[in-house]
Amino acid sequence: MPTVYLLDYVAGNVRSLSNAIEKCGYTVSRVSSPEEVANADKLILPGVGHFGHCMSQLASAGYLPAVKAHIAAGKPFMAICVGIQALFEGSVEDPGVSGLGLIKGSLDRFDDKDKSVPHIGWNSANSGSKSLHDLQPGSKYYYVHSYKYPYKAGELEAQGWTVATGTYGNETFVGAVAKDNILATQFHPEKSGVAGLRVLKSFLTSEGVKSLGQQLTGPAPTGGLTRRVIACLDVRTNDQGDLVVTKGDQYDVREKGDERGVRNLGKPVEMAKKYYEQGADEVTFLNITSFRDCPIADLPMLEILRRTAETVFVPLTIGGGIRDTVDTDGTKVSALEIATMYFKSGADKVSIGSDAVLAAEEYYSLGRKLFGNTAIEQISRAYGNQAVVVSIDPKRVFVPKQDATRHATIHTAFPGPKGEEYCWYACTIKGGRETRDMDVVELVQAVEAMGAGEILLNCIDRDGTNSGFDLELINQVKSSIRIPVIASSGAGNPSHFEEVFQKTPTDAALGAGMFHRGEYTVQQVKDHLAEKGLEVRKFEG
Ligand code: 1PR
Repeated sequence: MPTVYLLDYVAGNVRSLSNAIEKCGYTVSRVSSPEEVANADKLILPGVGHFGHCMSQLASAGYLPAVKAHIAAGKPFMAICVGIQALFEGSVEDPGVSGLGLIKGSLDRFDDKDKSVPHIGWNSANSGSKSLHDLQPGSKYYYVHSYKYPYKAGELEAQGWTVATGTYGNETFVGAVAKDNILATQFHPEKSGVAGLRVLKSFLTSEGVKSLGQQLTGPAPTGGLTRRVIACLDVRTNDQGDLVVTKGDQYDVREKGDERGVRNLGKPVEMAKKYYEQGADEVTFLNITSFRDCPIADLPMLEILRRTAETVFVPLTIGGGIRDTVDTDGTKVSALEIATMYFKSGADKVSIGSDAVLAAEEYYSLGRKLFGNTAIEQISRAYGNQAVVVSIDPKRVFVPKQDATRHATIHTAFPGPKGEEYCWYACTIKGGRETRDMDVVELVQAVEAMGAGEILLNCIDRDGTNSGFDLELINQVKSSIRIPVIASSGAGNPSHFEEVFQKTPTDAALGAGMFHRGEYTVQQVKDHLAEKGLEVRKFEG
């Protein structure tokens, strides 16, 4: 098999990319010193973390001259995500740091006044009527970034680049560029399903170079960011010691009746693949009992992730137990080390639950100061804030009057048992077992300040009820922060997804039980959304 060389300059989350390259029929060789770059025919630069981190890692390890020489020699070179950003001269993300300068111009940040930032999800890469490495007008590609190069018609083209763009809100940005031996994508081809694999293949076979910039005929691309539908698998060990997908009713995952065994709904790897093939835009695993009595390096979840990442080419999130901890042999293991193990096994994001609540409590008790030592700060510094999700398990607390509590209340359309017209949402830890004196608004604002990139907003009252999402909760949280929110808990049929997208500004919606029980497929949800005029990504088999 031909070989492609991958610049693994931060020992980061390149497993998914390796899997995608292997899926295209190539062997991956990881470059771990500048000298090895000279041996590379095809070289890929994946981008991890932020612009300054990427450039400083490349510079300090001595890669910059080798990469420049590779490109100047006309050898195939591909850059992904922060990799495309590195081709520019600079970025407002790290103003003092220079990029490679192969493209004139500097990146800026998406405007978050009227939309969530980071831009996360499936969007177009519209190359107009020009051929660009098999980008297709009807396809969608997975983006996750806060910084972008704003597209100005004709500007990069005048520098000889063929350009594809995406549109987010009222901003049009550069989604991909190509010239001669260079291809760079802001989206992640390795996470963009079959559409992304096509782009990778075009680069690897050099087929795309031959047709680059040629005039295309065919339908004009339409649309922008699609409505993201996520399948979530709660995973835990059952009483026989096997890791199974389970699902609770308001977090109680045990069967009704005398035996009270853990509800077993199937095998995690098989179910993740099934949802990928039904068109899930992301798959989330929550290890709901995290790790108990097991050396961390042997976590069964790591194996599940590794196997899932071999066949599922959409983003994978893993949550449960991400906190500083002590291994079974007494060794201290930091949350960052645990996250790194997950990333190396194929995760794209990690999700932090209980630890985020405790960190937020400390943040407020210390007068809203940050010291860089929380799990959220450490992981987002190393891998970028888009890699850190905070999963929240709130519970409604009813109060008779708005000022009956110090917490952020809402006037609810669903009064409490004593007719209370107000409520607030209390944060819980340990899978809802312990309620804390912190409301969701306090929590999301604290974790946004720490560098979380997204909120997974569960709701214990709605979980497993099939009664629809808690729209009041989602609206309250969305109006408090700028980072994206995934609505979760309560989905029982496709119209609940329509409702949450129509009645709240949520960025994504997640379902679990209705998919696991086979009542509806992800495809049916998306078909329903499309019928109602909401744009979705179509699965390409
Ligand atoms: O606290 O960092 O170790 O993380 C533990 C993680 O496990 C948290 O993300 C927490 O939400 C999750 N978790 C803990 N216990 C449970 C439980 O169910 N007993 N599951 C649990 C949370 C909620 C959602 C569920 C939606 C949609 N599950 O994941 O998928 O409610 O369900 P539905 O569509 O069927 O209504 P840490």
